[in-house]
Amino acid sequence: MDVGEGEGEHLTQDEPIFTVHTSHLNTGLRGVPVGTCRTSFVTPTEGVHYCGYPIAELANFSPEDIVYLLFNKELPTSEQSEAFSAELGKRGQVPESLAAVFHTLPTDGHPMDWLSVGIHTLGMLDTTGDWKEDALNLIARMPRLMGLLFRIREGRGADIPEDDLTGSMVQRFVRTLDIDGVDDDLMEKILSTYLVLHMDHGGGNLSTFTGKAIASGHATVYSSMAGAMNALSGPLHGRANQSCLEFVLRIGTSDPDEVETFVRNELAAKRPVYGFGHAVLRAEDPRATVQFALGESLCPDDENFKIIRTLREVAPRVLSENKKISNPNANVDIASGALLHHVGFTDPTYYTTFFGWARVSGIGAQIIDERSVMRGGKGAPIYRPKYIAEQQKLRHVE
Ligand code: HAX
Repeated sequence: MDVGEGEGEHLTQDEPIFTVHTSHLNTGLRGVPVGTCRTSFVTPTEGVHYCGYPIAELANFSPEDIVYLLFNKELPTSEQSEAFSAELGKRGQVPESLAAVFHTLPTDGHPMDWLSVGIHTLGMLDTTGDWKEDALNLIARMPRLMGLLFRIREGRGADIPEDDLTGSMVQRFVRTLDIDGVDDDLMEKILSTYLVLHMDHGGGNLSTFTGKAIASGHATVYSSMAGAMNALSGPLHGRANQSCLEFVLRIGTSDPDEVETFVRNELAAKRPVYGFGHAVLRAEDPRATVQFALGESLCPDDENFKIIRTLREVAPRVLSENKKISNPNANVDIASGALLHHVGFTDPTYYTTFFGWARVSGIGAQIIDERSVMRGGKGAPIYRPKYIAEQQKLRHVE
């Protein structure tokens, strides 16, 4: 008996043990309300909102201000902003042994696995057990963790500059990375915007849900976040941004006719047209719009940017021919890869780690809310959804 398919003819004729609605079973909890979220929500036309603000209004804030917003549910004043950035700096010291652990990892391991191990390692080295303390410490330590991850995995593990904990989170990452021949200001602008745009996306996306589920058993913030990053690493979730730039690199031309032929061939081969479509949005994702505008101002002649500019014209028209595609417009992943590539991040396998870095803030804030605010401060109980044994007799209700 497969109750998930709603196949009533397979049900037993005996008296049912209990009545159950079956239409949502084995659908990945899609659309099933399970809780409330204080940090963000997504609407079909304006996309994600952080604490009520449409993302398009927040794109030029600093990542630190948006972390403050997600944690405090209001934007900081300039004094609060300065104090919060300084506080993150003070929390940012990463123990030396993180680098030692990274030196033992296989260099062909996926960067998302390195990220997960890195977060676990930070947790083993220093966990306070206080949800907020640990979440803020982790956020503050991510720039150094990310810098070490890149350098050591790429074989640049020697002579890593000290982190003096000054400046913004992005500046600390860029200083640790210390790449020659790169425009640091350009990199900082692109990374800051990337972080702001990717910090949160409602409560029910897989990685956020996974992080909150793990935390519901009172695992630490670090264990919960490492699990969330493992969830994010899947190609159907965060790793789509890696696939998206790989797709753009395969196109290799910005000629509209050739791009259209490429898109049609992909569809004929039953492959996704990456960077288009969305489960909730029914317009172009404002996060894509922001990144297109950024690209037009910073790197309009970049070859990959020219390809995505053409794709943005061509793909929605071609995808619209298939009426079952609910949203033929560009999503967040269309442009981020081209921008990251432009400032020197030419290996797309790293892209999901930037997504993970950003999401640590949203997931951290949601874990704190769920553990210490929901249910009048008691926190939501340990997650325990129900699975129906296929052998059990039940009354089948659509
Ligand atoms: N290319 C090819 N087919 C597409 C498509 C696209 N860009 N967008 C939708 N479709 C297909 C779906 O696969 C689905 O086909 P089946 O009925 O055969 O399963 C059909 O059109 C209806 O899909 P939908 O209801 O419009 O959209 P879904 O909620 O099922 O899927 C996806 C949303 C984002 C997964 C989908 O649009 C897609 O695969 N896009 C390409 C991959 C991509 O860019 N992923 C990044 C998503 C960004 C994001 O959400 N980040 O958080």
